[in-house]
Amino acid sequence: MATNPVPRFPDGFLWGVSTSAHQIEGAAELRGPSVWDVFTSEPGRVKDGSTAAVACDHYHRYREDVALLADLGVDAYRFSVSWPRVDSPGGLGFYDRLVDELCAAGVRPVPTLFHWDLPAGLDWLERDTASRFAQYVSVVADRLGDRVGKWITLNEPAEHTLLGHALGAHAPGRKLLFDALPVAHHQLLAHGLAVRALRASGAADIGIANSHGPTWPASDEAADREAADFYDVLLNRMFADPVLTGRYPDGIAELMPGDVRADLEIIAEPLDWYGVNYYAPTRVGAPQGAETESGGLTFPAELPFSVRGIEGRPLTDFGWPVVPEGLTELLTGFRDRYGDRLPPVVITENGCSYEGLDDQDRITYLDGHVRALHRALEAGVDVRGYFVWSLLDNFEWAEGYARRFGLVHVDFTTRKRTPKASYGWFREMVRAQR
Ligand code: GBH
Repeated sequence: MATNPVPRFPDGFLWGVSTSAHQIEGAAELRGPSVWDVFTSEPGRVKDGSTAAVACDHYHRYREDVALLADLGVDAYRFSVSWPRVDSPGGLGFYDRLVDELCAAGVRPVPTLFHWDLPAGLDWLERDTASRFAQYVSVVADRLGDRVGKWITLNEPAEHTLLGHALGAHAPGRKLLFDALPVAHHQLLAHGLAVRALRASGAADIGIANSHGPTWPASDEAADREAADFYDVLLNRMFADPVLTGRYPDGIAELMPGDVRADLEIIAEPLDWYGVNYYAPTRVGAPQGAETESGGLTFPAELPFSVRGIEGRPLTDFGWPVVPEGLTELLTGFRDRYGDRLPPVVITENGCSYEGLDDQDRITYLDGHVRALHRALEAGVDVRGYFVWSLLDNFEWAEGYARRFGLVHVDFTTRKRTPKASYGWFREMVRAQR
């Protein structure tokens, strides 16, 4: 147990936890199917062959989960709205009840409008999906806007493009490599259109949750630095630059479908804050003529880079290295790169997978990252919040139920919730900040 108290964060700093709809809700029969339902029904897609049909059964147990949030003492709860559920006969009923329950418990609702569960039949390769998204966003904003202040448009369009459409490890399971780039552009366009739709409904506190991490060249050799730079463009700059500066990194706009200049104006709609999901840096080098493995992913040999392991670091159960100072490096790097164009930052996800109820490793991970975040503050980065991924153990996508990211343990036979040691640590940490 970390005994040395973490440094004080500014008054008003937002402490929270995150989840997503497909990973926790269950009640699959009370919504339309999403691309993830289709994907998990195909053999061999999810490691343990599981689906999210029931998951944590949060749909029926949300009161118990809100009570856990209230007891945890967090300011805010980041969840996602399931587009296929909103499109079903139940409509927004569930989110109406959830938001009321959160407000009654004094926990601020922070909905993400898309966290990968696209309605089956829609496709991010189609440009029209962006306008369909904006229409759905208007419906949600009109219904929940009187109680929801803070909004997130998309979760990690980079990972959804890479995992879902380029490498095929996630739904919809396509292996298009660079032909997946339109998926990135259409999501970014959807983001911009959603910001406009939210503003039109009176929303005033809008951000995005982008996945970012420092890219470390495998060596000082030019070929490794060049490969790492390209990886950095694909996973970091391709998603931050258009949103924050209205431009794609050099060479990228040409690879996108059609003339994207008018779209970039929409994509760069000003944001009130910028959300960062941080897990670990990635070490990248020149191609090695063979496929490479990292963090449970396989990168084909024909890519112009190869992903290498980071050595000399503890690894989480997922095999991801624990590198807290990567968060400080990432945020100071963002401040240097984007300057005044970077709005206040919120860490919208940070966490790790470990087994067990007495999860000292998770406490060490979170403690280290909260301190690293404080160092970014001291270095002058305007950081306004920190959300742990995740409140509950949940359906970890292609890994099924084998990876446990929760502060609260879930028994997937009985659905019983049991707070872990890290839940107690986070509660005390947040309380000490008051
Ligand atoms: C997030 O994605 C998702 O938003 C969330 O739904 C999910 O449950 C959660 O994270 C946990 O996976 O280079 O080996 O260190 C995170 C996407 C992809 C981030 C792989 C870290 C690099 C691992 N991640 N990545 S490694």
